[in-house]
Amino acid sequence: MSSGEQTGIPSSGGIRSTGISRKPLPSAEAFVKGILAGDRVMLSRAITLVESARADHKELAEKIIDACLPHSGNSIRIGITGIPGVGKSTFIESFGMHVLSQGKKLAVLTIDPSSQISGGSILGDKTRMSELSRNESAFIRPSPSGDSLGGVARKTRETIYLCEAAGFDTIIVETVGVGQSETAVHSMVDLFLLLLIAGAGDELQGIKRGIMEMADLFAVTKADGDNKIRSEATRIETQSAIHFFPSHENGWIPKVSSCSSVTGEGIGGIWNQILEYKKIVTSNGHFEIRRKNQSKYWLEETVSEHLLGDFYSKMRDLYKAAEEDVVSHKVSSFQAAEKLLREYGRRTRE
Ligand SMILES: Nc1nc2c(ncn2[C@@H]2O[C@H](COP(=O)(O)OP(=O)(O)OP(=O)(O)O)[C@@H](O)[C@H]2O)c(=O)[nH]1
Ligand SMILES: [Mg+2]
Repeated sequence: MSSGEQTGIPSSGGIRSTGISRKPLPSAEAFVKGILAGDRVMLSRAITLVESARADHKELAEKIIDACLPHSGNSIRIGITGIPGVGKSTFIESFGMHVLSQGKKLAVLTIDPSSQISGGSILGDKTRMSELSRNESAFIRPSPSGDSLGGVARKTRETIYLCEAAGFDTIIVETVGVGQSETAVHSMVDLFLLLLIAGAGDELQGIKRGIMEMADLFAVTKADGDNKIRSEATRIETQSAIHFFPSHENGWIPKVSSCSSVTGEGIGGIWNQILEYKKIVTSNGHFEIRRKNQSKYWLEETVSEHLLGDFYSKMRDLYKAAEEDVVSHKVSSFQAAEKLLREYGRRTRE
């Protein structure tokens, strides 16, 4: 990756310090032409527009996305999660280099709404993904910071389209496995890989059962040196635990493996499992079904988020009072809600 692509620390408006707001912007057509030709600088600048809070940037970003959409989708989208320190960044470096050795082009996007200032983790990942980040066939983009999960998720989904249009056929979306962001990532990837550490029970892994159930693949990381035997035990334990999870409707039975990002052992096997997964769910139609359901999900999410935001911004004054009325039993919650919605309708028509 050429320097400058990863360096944009967002300013308060969410606009990265790439000078984009000062230089005259290229037209949507020029952006699209550059992206389709695989121009990484244009891709990077377009993502900055997607992340921007400015109305004119948003408008331009929408035009670019619309034009790129027909050229997107030809990829495998892989979600990767695991608790902090499990070895995600190191895994992505090692796995990513393997993916590139297979002639693929890889984009790595991260979702981390908890990082208000992403500068620290960018620097950390620059050293952990140093080989990958120098490779011309890889593109690494950290999540915009200072945004809501919904905001980050939408922007990441749009960024996926842009990366695919630029020719990246393998997309990794990385998230820290501690909270709600897994659900958001799950709803934008074709398969979900959960990284685990040897020896830690479910509770120590800090992973909610719901996240375990979402995973299509599991990998016990750091299976090297003294840790190898313990990793194998955890692999077997996890393998038997997933028998008790509800089966996946796409007919896929989740696989558990172990790997070392340091020795490279097991890394190629995980890529092969991903290829096998894609083959199976493509042939039984579930690859497309999942993507279609995701499109419907994001349509609904976006409408809901927009409506809720609009509702609360128009009704802030009355909402507080309604809350007080319902807790003091002056009116029922349903009555209060109906009254608020009637008034919202009136204010919206004004
Ligand atoms: N021995 C060994 N150590 C590893 C391996 N993978 C990662 N580590 C080490 O584990 C530590 C954490 O690895 P990271 O890749 O930073 O983990 P992460 O999940 O990205 O952590 P966060 O970004 O904080 O969520 C680092 O010190 C790595 O060097 C591995 O396969 N073998
Ligand atoms: Mg990391």
